[in-house]
Amino acid sequence: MFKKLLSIFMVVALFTSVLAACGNTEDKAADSEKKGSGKARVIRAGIGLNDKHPQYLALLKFKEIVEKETNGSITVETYHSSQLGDDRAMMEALQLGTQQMTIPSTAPIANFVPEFSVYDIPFLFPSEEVADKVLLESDVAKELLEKLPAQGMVGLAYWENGFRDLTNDKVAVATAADFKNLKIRTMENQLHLAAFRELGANPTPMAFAEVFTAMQQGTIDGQENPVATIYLQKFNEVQKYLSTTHHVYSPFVVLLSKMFWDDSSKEEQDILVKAAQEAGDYERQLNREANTKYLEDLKATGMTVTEVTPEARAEMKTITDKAVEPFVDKIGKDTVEKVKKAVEDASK
Ligand code: TK8
Repeated sequence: MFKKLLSIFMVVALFTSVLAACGNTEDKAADSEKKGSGKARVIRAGIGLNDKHPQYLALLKFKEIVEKETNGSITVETYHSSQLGDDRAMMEALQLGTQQMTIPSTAPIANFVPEFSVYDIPFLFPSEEVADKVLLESDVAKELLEKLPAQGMVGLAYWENGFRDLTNDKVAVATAADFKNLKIRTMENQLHLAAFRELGANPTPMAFAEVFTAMQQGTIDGQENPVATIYLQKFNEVQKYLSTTHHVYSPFVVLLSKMFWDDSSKEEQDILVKAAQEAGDYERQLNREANTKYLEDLKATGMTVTEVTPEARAEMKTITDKAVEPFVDKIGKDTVEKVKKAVEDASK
């Protein structure tokens, strides 16, 4: 009797689950018609900086918002310290669709969209407040992001790398003359190279992950990055001098593979943009706190910090302006003028 009941029960159970499975298949087919929804997808996001940097902390915030808002239909996997490659390699992977997200400085983006070199003009932004107004509110900053899809990438938002300062192991740089013959690593960017050459330095482009070792082995004398990076990457262990040159303000751009973007529903796209903006506000706040605190921490480790005077900066600007001139056509006269106007308006 028990056996008979059991077998009836099993037949019923089997029948029901077959029916349920059929229903599921139909649901799935219908779902995949609607873009993005139904199938769980993964964003592999990689950055060059390490897991202590505000950029990584904000990436975790982005992950949290996206996973919550999409109810887990999009998951974000995060990789730091160039685990997925350097900035250029990661952008190429976005174009191919083998990686979905990265957050480079605008300087290496200029190798894909030349107009982005407008942000490489030395001493363009006078302050973080002006940078915020231009990057977050101006039409031209938005127009630049709109040039990315033609290169297989979508710009979700501007974040902040910040004002770049010089470190080296040879001399306390206080004025333009002190740059003479210094071997300085720059990002892979033609305008940065030209500006340092104009200052009499001997610049060489290099991927970020190689910089520490190159300084340790003495193949270069120095590099330039915001204070948060200098401190968190422990550059002070291989560099004696830091000068607050603030020669360039580097924005970051949150880049998504266009393939992933096109595969997302409108609702998911809105969530991605909103999450990138929200995490960006958080990143700017953390980054500014970090830059202030870590400058003091660097002094405490014994690094010699030279405060560069406004006069010395003005002289550096006059010199590096000569490097900018030949780039104006490449960037686009129109873009240069619009950004300069936006800076002027924001400075009022
Ligand atoms: C990290 C870089 C870095 C940049 C550089 O991937 O290369 O010096 O400032 O932050 O984007």
